[in-house]
Order: sequence, then C-alpha cells, then structure tokens
Amino acid sequence: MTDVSKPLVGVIMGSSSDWDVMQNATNILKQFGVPFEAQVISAHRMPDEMYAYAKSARERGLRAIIAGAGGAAHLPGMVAAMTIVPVLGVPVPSKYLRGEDSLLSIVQMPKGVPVSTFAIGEAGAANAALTAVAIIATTDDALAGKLQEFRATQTAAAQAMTLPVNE
Ligand code: RP5
Repeated sequence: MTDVSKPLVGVIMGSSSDWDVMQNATNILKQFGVPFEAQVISAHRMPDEMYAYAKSARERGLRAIIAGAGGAAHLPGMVAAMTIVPVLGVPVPSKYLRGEDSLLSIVQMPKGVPVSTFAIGEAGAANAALTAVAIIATTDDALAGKLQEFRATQTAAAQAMTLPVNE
C-alpha cells in the first residue's frame, strides 16, 4: 500500500510558464491518488536548488521525478546526472521552435545517464505521470489495479467509437 504521508513523485519545471503543460502530469497523479510535490526549479536560474533537490531526492523517498522544461531544456539531464531516481523528461513547447528544441535537448542524453523522454506538450506530461504511476505500481497492487482499470476504460471508449460513414 502506498504511504500517502510523503510525496512519491516530484514534479519540477523550469518556470511557472510551464505549468499549463505540466498540470497534465499532476492531474493524472491526483486521479490515481499518488502523493506528489510540484515546484519550479530552474537549472540555469536556480542551480543550487536544482543540486539540492536532485541530491536529496532518493533519501526523501521519491520514486520518480517528472521534469519539464522548454528551449535549451537541460533540467531533466542535469537532475538525472545527480540521482539514480528515474527522471521522466517532458519537453515543453517553446515560443520559436514549438518545443522541437526542448525535445532534442532532453532526448539526446549521452550513454550512461538516461532521461526517459516523452512527447512534446500535454500528452508527454500526462504520459510521464502514467509512467510514474506504473513504476510505483510495480510494488503496489492496489495502484496496479487502478492502472489496469484506466486502460480498460480507454479500450471500452475506443471500442464504442463509431464513424459517420457507417451510420
Ligand atoms: C525554461 O525556459 C523553462 O522551462 C521555460 O519553458 C522556458 C521559458 O521560461 P520563462 O522565460 O517563461 O520563465 O527554463
């Protein structure tokens, strides 16, 4: 059973401007009842806080860190460099390059320090959270049941879909 008294997932992002996207992650964690914390930690504006966060993540009990950033998005990689807690990187859409810069910054980690990288934007944030749920569900049968139910609901919705051509 999951201990709800302390966060199991850390959701961090480079700026409050990332929140519109990153709330798609926290919404999923809320839906599954997974305790989380969410805060702004900027790699280039708050390097000391980033260091302290990553270094303390494991001893504080975090099982996954979802890190969102846009542009030259070094936050997920830098955090991954300082902890063995799995880091799930979310590329946030950027103003000029629509997040392709964020995606490439996050996904191209050199061999040895992985960042699990998700789709640009809302889908990526939601899927990162679903992956965090899946990680925790490996040792939490009740949560695994909820995840299976979530998938079954999606399957039923797809099976019930109709097309105008057949009506
Ligand atoms: C990155 O710079 C943040 O993750 C954000 O996506 C981007 C822009 O930040 P703001 O200028 O909006 O604060 O560090």
